[in-house]
Parts: sequence; C-alpha cells; structure tokens
Amino acid sequence: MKRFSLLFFLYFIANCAQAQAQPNIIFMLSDNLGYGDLGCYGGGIIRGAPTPNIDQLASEGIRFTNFNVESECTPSRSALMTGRYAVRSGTTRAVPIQGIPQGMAPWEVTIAEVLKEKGYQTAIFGKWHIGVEKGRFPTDQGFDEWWGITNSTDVVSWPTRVGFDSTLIKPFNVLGGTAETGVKPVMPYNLEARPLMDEIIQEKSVAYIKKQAASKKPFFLYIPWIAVHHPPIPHPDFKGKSGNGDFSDMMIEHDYRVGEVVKAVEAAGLSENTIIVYASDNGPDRAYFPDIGDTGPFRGYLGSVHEGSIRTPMMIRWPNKIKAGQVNNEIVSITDFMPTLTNLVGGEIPKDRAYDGVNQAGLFFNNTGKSKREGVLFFHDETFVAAKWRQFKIYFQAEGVMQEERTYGDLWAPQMYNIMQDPKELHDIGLKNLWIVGPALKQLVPFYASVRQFGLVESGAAKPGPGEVTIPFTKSSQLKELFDEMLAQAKARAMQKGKK
Ligand SMILES: [Ca+2]
Repeated sequence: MKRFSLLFFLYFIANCAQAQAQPNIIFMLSDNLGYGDLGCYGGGIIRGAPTPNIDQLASEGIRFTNFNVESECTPSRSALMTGRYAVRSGTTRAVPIQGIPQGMAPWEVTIAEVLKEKGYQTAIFGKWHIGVEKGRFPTDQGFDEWWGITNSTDVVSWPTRVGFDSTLIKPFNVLGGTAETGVKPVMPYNLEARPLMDEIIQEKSVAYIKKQAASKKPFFLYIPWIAVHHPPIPHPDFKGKSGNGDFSDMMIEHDYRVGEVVKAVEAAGLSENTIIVYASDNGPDRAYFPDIGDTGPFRGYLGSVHEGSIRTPMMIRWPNKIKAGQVNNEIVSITDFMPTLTNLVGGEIPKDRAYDGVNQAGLFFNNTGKSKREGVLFFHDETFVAAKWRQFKIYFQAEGVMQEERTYGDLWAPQMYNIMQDPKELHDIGLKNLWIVGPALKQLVPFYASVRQFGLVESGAAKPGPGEVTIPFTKSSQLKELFDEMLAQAKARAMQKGKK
C-alpha cells in the first residue's frame, strides 16, 4: 500500500512538473492559401486536393472561421510578429526594388524576442518577407536560427520573363545562419530550388523538434511555408498526384508536410505540452489564375480587404488545454498572437508603443468561446479603408475586387455589408443603416489617438516619427483638434488618478 502511495506521489509530482513547464509553440503559416482550400473549410476533395492531415489537426483543437489577417504577405507577417497593424510599422507593402531599405524596423519587438526573454529557444525555417538586409533579418529580431528566404517567391520566375535583364537585378539566394554567427547565402533561390524548398523546411523543422525534445528547454518554432504561393511548382514526388494540375498537387504536398511536422511532435513525446497553430497569411493572389487558392464563400483577392483576402483558415491544438472539436466564429486578429503568447509565458509587452492585438487566452486556450474584440480595422498604405464590427463591414474606400482590377478609391458615401447575410459583400445596406457608422467606428478613436501619441514608423525608417493616417470623409484638422483634446483629457484623468 505504502509503495503504491509513493508511486502515486511520484507520478503526481511528475505530472505537475509537466503541467507547469512552459509549452512549446509551433506556428505554421501557409502563403496565399485561401479560406476555401482546406477540407475542413469546405475545400479539400472538391478542389481535387484532400487535406486529411490539416483537417485532423483542426479536429483535435479549435478551428476559427473569422480569423482576420492583413491583405498581403508583408503586412500580415509584420502584424503577426509585432501585435501591431502594419500601418504603424511601415510594413504595409513589400517594395520590389533592391537596395531600398524596407521591412520591420529593428526597433519593433517581436514574439520571438519576448519568448526568448522568458527562456525560449527560437527558430524560423521559411519565408521571412519583413526585412531584406542585415539588421532586419529574423536573427536580428529574436530568432536564434534561420534558414529561408527574405523575399516573396515570385522572384524565381523573373528570369523567365521576356526582356528580363540579369545585369540589373542581383540573383536571389536562400539564407541561413544564427543570431551569433550571422546569416549568409546557402544556395541560389531560383526555379530549380523552388519545388524543393518545403521539403527542406520540413526536414529542418523535424530535426529541430527532435533536438529540442532532447534539450528539455521550451521552444518557439516558426514555419512560414513556401506553399502555396506562385509559381505553382510541386515537389517532383507530388507532381501529378492530384490529377488536377499543379496547384492541387502543391496542396497535397503541403498537407503532407504539415502532417509530418505534427507527427514529429508526437514522435518526440511532446504532443501534450506543445501548442500548434496553423494559419494562412492572406487570401489567393489573382496573378496566377487558375493555379491559385480559393476564397470559399467570400470575394476578393490578395491586396484587397474584402473577406476573401483578409479572412483565412486558422486553428490551434494544445491537448493539455484546448477541448478538441471546437469551431468558433468569433472575430480574431492576427495581431492577437503577440499579446496572447506573451501573456501566456508570463512576459511583458513594451509600454512605449501602441498595440492592436488583445490577449485572447480565454478564447484560444481556456475554452471560453468568447473573443475579447468586436472588430478589426483595415488599411491600404496609410489610408483607413474598412472596419469590421460584429456581423457588419463598413468601407470608407471603394475596392476593385475582380481579378483584373487593382484599384481603390473615393466613395460618395460609406458602403456597408452584413457579412453573415451577404458573405460575398455584394449588397450595400449602408443607406438604410447609417446607425452602424458610430459603433463600428468607435474602434478608430483609440487607434487614431494612439497614432497621435506614438507616431508611425515610416517605411524603411529605423524608429517611429510623427505620422498621419488618412480617414476618408473627415477633415484631418478637425480630427487633430478632437483627438488632441481627448488626449489632454485622458492625461489629466491619469494625473488625477495618480494623485489619489
Ligand atoms: Ca502571402
């Protein structure tokens, strides 16, 4: 009996120790995969590409149906890393011109940096796309090691284009290295390398998980896959697998590789205490139709802020905490990961800057089913374009969302859509529902005030300076007065509180 008690006691202690350990975090991000591509989101077999591995991952945790990203690779990845809308960080666009400073300022604090601060080991295998030069690489932003690319994958096609002049454009490379030793080119990034990239990323990720399991230290592994960005070239092992063209072949390959990473976590005995997130950075790119992702019930392509662009798959598995089989339609933003994960590990986000992300620990990990936000804001460059609020979306600028359109511009009155009744955003209900303007735009007040307080980082700048966000239909001079007054009042209240 005594012996049994002792065994039970030891077992209990061992379990406590396991439960208390900081969870490992694996964040997988696909590129330009649409809302309608995965089986668990209504795609899969109807797209000629079953996705059993990702579907299973979703079924083992919580799957989100109202996950909001930014409208391109660069802003979305910036928002993920910083917890801030890209408009604050000068990362609303990737500039396809070599030698121009761009990407995330070294001043920004990333998820990797806050996790590292709390004892995490960190690695990224894949596409960074928020910095193309020394000082702005992931190894400068909290990652211990990196193997991957700085740019978007379309660069591999450039040399095949009519009139391409290789004397004017420096060749692109895959980079690799560590924060300690620095990074250097490890192989050319070209059409030959393109189909092999995700296999290498998978192998490096699997090896890293094995190594970390042995080290017993918590880790953060960020895997921004190359798939399913154009050009659509599947790995030779998957070529022809779907019988439905290169894009479907690439989807089957992608699902397989995600599955192998999950299997590696299981094989290493880390399943219970490892958080696995899977998401897509933005919707399909219109450039390569029909070899592109599908937007499911939504409309719009990469670059627009219609739902087809900014609503993407996202799922989280953490067997220790998250009840399996949940599907949730609460509004979540890609900016929410930074504060949520920071809070989870007992870290702190800096106080000298504004955050757009909110702590979603309840919804993500504690099965509350409720989001801490009612809306999200969307921008084009430094112009406010649209706000999502509850089931409504209100546009302050018009958008061209057809495949051949790449426009946005002025409206004579805001457009509004009920995206539950009208997921394609086709039927403007604005003129009958002007009441929505006030509540939907309430989010803009703290945002605008914080821009006045903390400024913006200009594209390519090292740190924030005074900046301005254009809000159509309003006079910026009036807004300035209004928000300066509000700021002064808030400061006075804070002083008063301090005195008490
Ligand atoms: Ca992308």
